[in-house]
Amino acid sequence: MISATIFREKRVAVIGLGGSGLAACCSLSAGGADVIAWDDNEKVRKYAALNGFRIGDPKRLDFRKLDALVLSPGIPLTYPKPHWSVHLARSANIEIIGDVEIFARQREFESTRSQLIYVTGTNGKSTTTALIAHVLQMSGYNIQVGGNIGVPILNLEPPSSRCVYVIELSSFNINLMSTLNSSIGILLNISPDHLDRHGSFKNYIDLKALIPKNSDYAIIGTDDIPTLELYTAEKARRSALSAISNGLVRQGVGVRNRAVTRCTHDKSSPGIVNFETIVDLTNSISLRGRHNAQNASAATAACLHLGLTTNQIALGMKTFVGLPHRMEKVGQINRVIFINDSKATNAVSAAHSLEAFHANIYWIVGGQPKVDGIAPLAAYFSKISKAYLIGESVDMFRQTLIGQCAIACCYTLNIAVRQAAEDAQSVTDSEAVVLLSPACASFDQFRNFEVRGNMFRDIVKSLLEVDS
Ligand code: UMA
Ligand code: ADP
Repeated sequence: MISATIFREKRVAVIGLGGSGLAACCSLSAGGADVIAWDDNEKVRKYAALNGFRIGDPKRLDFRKLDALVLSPGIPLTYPKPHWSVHLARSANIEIIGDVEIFARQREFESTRSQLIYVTGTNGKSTTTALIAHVLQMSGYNIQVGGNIGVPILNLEPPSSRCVYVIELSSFNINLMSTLNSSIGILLNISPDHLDRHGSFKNYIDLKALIPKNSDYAIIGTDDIPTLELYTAEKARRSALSAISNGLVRQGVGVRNRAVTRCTHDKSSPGIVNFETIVDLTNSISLRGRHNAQNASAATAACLHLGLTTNQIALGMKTFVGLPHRMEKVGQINRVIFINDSKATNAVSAAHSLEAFHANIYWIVGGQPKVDGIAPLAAYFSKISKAYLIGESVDMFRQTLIGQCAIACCYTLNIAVRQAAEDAQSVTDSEAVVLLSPACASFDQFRNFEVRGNMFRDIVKSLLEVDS
């Protein structure tokens, strides 16, 4: 755990006692702060109190006597409307920060020579974070991996000169940060997501852009318009940066014939680009698809900048087994494979999994929908054998899919998996896939996407047992 000594003898209120809030309480207390903890959910408060956390209702506090308000990333700062504590803090002129800000200040205060890599973007953050960590670990680095990937950042080991922090940042994390500098700042891609929390697409883009802009070395995607515009602007003002892409780039790391490739333009003949193959992904299972090529390019650019050899990077990529809930094969019955892509919580990420299969797709989709629903996926509807609708988006998605493919309104995951598994068995001459790629958040029916993915895995397991 990191002791936040920079808050020694300060009075801090921590609101939100999920994983990151509890870690913040421990870190601040260990550093010598006077910590008052609160959660709007009574059950969570009781649990925290039972575990020794000092619970106090901040509404009864004089906010002017506080030094900081620490909010969990899931608590709204501005949109759709500020949390009640935000109003109190603002009128008392108290700063509002998140757990990553505490980490960043403590790291600066300790002024170790630890390297800090921030990974952000709309999609691919966790995969890229885990991939970088894996490649570095294989090469003997002391790595610490955390942030939005699921490990609260303040639970990591304290900064030391030998360690490399690989930290996934969501837009919610960045919203609660002001100390933004890093050794390497990666921005993979940008498409509209979480706009209810950021007010507009422009606000969301501006937040994400802070990560590469404030880094010593920036790694920026070039496969969508917002990131390409940012890369072009950054290139005009600095040289410490690399473009990355799922295709080719002029200067940076891209992909050529499914191989991650370093691209450098020849200074003596500016029209010529030199290509150096780093690793061929053709046979990679965990990094299949164009989206993973983008993630692999970003991870490669980061590792090259840290000084790894191409052999070290290739070995790391080849031994990466991938993360659960991202295109994870969880079973097979005859010629039907079951793929858990529960982490596809928006249309752009679901597009990549739909793209990865050519036909016979039995698609389980739905949950708490994003603004555009599944309309952006229209190009894939002709490949769908049947869609199994679940969650609160059933009516909305039925309207979008009527006349496009066969539909079953299942409402629950359990019914959807069983019906899809039965229907898919009718395909006997080629491979079929039962694909959970919901294009929606999970919160209408599940605690989070992991619980949704685990339930999918368990249902498939029970089908496998019946089949054997
Ligand atoms: N709460 C309140 N008042 C509110 C809202 C919430 O008191 O108005 C309380 C809830 O009752 C709950 C706590 O706040 O007890 C939840 O806090 P949280 O949602 O911030 O959850 P944590 O457990 O601290 O998890 C957070 C991240 N959660 C979010 O950003 C929503 C986790 O990212 C992250 O892994 C974890 O910190 C460790 O760093 C999850 C996520 O869904 C995976 N992220 C989003 C995404 O990837 O799209 C951004
Ligand atoms: P994040 O942490 O940003 O949510 P993950 O690495 O967990 O991203 O991947 C979530 C889902 O997004 C995956 O299941 C996959 O379908 C899709 N995905 C992964 N990488 C990318 C990418 N670079 N671009 C678009 N979609 C991606």
